[in-house]
Amino acid sequence: MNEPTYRIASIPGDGIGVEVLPQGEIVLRAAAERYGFTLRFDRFEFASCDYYLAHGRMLPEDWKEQIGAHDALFFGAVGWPQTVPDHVSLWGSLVQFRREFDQYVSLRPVKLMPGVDAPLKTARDIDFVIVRENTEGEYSQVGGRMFSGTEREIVTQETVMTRVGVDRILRYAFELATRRGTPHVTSATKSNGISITMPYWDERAAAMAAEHPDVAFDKFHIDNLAAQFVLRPDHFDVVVASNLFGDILSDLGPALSGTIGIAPSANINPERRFPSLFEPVHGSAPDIAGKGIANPVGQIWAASMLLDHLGERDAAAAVLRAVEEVLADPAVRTPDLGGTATTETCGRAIADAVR
Ligand code: GGG
Repeated sequence: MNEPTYRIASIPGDGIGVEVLPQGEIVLRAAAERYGFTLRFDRFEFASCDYYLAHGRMLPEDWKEQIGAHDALFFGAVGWPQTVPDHVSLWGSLVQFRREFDQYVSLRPVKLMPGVDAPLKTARDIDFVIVRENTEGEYSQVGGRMFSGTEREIVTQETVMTRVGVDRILRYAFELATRRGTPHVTSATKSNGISITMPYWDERAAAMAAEHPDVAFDKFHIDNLAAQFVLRPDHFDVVVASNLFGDILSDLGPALSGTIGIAPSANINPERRFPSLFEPVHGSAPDIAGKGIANPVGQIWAASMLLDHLGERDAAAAVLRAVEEVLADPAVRTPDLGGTATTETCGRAIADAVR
């Protein structure tokens, strides 16, 4: 029987994205060799600030044709505020991918890995998933600016929630909690202060909870939820949140479990009408870019999520096991985890562990 072949669009982007993405590719190749499938990588230089400086836009006109037929998108990081404002680079690239490919689920696991020191003593048993709504909410283009540069300046931006958008992310969270076998969903809200959209979110969450009586359900205002993450992170299983709240929580969660450098993210179109995108949670980190010391684990863990999405479950599990094994060894830790290893040393060690 022929080996399955998957086409992967590799998009390094900016800053440390360029350094960590190749380590993810090396590990993916090692997994493909060991588990008997073929990966064909096509590299794209767009969705980077260098591309913007050369072309005046983050993506070419035909970007959907160029990458839309791939089985998955493997992304590094975007942003180089020294040359391109962050809102231009983010909206011109990642936000376009998420919306046009209807990747409405952003899945961000948070787990305390063996051997990784958590900064707080409350962080004993962290293993939860943040399910972030990824296509609407606070990330909207509804709004505007009037009377720019004058005393009368007015700036607005509306949150957009649709019934379809809210229900589908909540349903995904409840179904994921059921699959994880520890069924508990926590919803992030702020309905005391944001008095129209957030009560609507709460209303839909309560309706979804009523449809899933076997799943324990609670909700917290986002300010209290942030505090609860710090005080008792072991309380959480699946945390569902709007676009902005989910983005904030998914930096806080990994920070509690050691470093944002190890955190992965999957931007999923569950219906598989479009390719899904896998990336580290971290951004381009200009402060350490070019030094060869970025932690590649977030990218490599994202590679494991990519394999899982392709249905290569054994390979996905092997990559995650290799990550755990290597993180437990202080000799191959990068500086964010207190070690002295380079990006390449750490990546190579994980690829070797997969083989
Ligand atoms: N690899 C993730 C990345 O490049 N993130 C840049 C960023 O600013 N992201 C904000 C967001 O995900 O909404």
